[in-house]
Amino acid sequence: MLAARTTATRERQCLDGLWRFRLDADGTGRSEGWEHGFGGDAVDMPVPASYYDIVPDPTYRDHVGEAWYETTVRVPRSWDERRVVVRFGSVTHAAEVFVDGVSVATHEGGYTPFEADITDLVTPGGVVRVTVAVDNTLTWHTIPPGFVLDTPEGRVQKYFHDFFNYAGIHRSVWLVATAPTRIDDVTVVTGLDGTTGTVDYSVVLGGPGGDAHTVAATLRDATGTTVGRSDGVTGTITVADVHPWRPGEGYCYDLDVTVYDPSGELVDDYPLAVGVRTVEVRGRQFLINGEPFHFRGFGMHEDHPVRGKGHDPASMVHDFALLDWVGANSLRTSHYPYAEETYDYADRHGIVVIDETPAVGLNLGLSGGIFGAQGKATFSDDTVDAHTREAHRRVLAELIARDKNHPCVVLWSLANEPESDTEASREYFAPLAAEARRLDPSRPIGFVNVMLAPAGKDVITDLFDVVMLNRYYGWYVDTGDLPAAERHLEAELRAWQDLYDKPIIMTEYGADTLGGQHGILATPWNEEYQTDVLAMSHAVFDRIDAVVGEHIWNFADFATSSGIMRVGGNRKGVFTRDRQPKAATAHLRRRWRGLPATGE
Ligand code: GCB
Repeated sequence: MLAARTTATRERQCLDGLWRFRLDADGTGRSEGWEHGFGGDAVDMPVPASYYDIVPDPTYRDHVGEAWYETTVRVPRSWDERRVVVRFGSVTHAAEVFVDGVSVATHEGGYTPFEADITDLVTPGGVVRVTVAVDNTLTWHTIPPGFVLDTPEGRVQKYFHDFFNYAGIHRSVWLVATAPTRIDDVTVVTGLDGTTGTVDYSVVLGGPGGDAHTVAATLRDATGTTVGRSDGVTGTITVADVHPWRPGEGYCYDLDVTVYDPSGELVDDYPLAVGVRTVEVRGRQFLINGEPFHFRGFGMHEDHPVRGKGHDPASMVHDFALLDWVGANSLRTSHYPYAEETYDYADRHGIVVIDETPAVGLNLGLSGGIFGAQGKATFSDDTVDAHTREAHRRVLAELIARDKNHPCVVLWSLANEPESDTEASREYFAPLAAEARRLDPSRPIGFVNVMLAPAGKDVITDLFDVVMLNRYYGWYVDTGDLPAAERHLEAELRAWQDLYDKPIIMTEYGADTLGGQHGILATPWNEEYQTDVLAMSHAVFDRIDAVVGEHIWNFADFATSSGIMRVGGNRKGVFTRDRQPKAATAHLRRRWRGLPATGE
């Protein structure tokens, strides 16, 4: 799905700001017709933001079910004879959108965009009310899954992943105006042959009379000079002496797609940033532009005080600045697709991205005991079933549709720590892996393996191109015993290396660390111990040929549900939640940037 952009032919209007908001605590919003207005009890709620932490009231934090947002917008008078859509970057986890009380869209999946054509409901110059019913409920049929427990005190949401179930309108909302006949989609795949680059593109037109329109694509370099052009809805542009996109240098061309009506008038144009690069897995190597790439960085979260998972450009740029400060060249969008702006930034700055679906918590062996679903099988008619897999397929398709053109994205991660050691898991994942390859043959695919399914026990890794491992030697196992942790980590990595001729990316390792907790001796929870766990892990990785990546868990501390394993959230960040560095950052700056580390 194309992002909302202002171009020579497209206009947009932002709906971000304060909306009216009401929790539907009794589930009466629909029967009372709140889509027509919900009156007196509303509070102001910022968009984009999660709604939980805005108001200091546990009913917000503990709410399960629908919450309603409402705003009004004046449609520009100039939008006469334009097609108007309302576009949401993400609403978590499900949404129904109404315009002046008329339902225009429903969407399930909390981390991908959706839009609705509202042309027939708006009048240029007029005002409309936009209402959104937001449902934060997780069920066995949602991705991520969960279930609701009915207790004497009320409904309680249970889920199997380790981050807080923030919900709300998390990303920007736009009205977008285009011509009725317009570009609905553009797909770009790039190639490199020596110093020559290729840009294959294909355009999907929507609306009336598309066949009578003509399409052209013009490629400009970063100075604005035209370097190639092609006519037609599909084509290839060849670029001599190409300037490739590469890690650390996000060089992008601009592909300007233009559509002309039969009289030769320009009716739509859409510019797309194009990084010319290739990605390939060959043997144990992960190659970008034919050169071995070593991932250095983090699994991250969209997580901030007060606004939760709401996108904010200041925090985004700050987080990228800290990634640079510490020497990271890449990140994983654990455990869901991030805001589209994040990928735009990564494209332009040469940050490599492992792009993950929201499929996290498909593993009751791991989390059932902790999160209250003990004794149930992960894959069964009562738990994760064919409906869940269809939801998984849908979010995978929406992720690829949204992010396929970003040069920063080099690998699709289909799931985090699913059950992967049973025949049922293979039946579940084989069609999804095939679907990912069908939807995007140009990128490798992987899934993130859990400690319970080591080499030899896991039965799905052969379906994927890379091995991605989350391992907590020195923390959940061998706690406080780094010599044993080192021995066990090395033995396990050698086992994976011997079993598969595939690159291994360490997608998680680390230790919970309370910022400010120190000790003469390195002991679990203190900053010295986190540094030592990372240093031990890095020494092992350096001895294993197949390890091509190290992503620490986590970039920063983040909010989780309550539990005796968490102290005000998950503390495995090398930065605190408010982005202050822990001592381990000195080790990282030395390892990743070769800088002298003060204080070591
Ligand atoms: C994991 C999960 C991640 C958790 C982490 C932890 O394996 O992938 O979501 O937060 O462990 O800290 O336990």
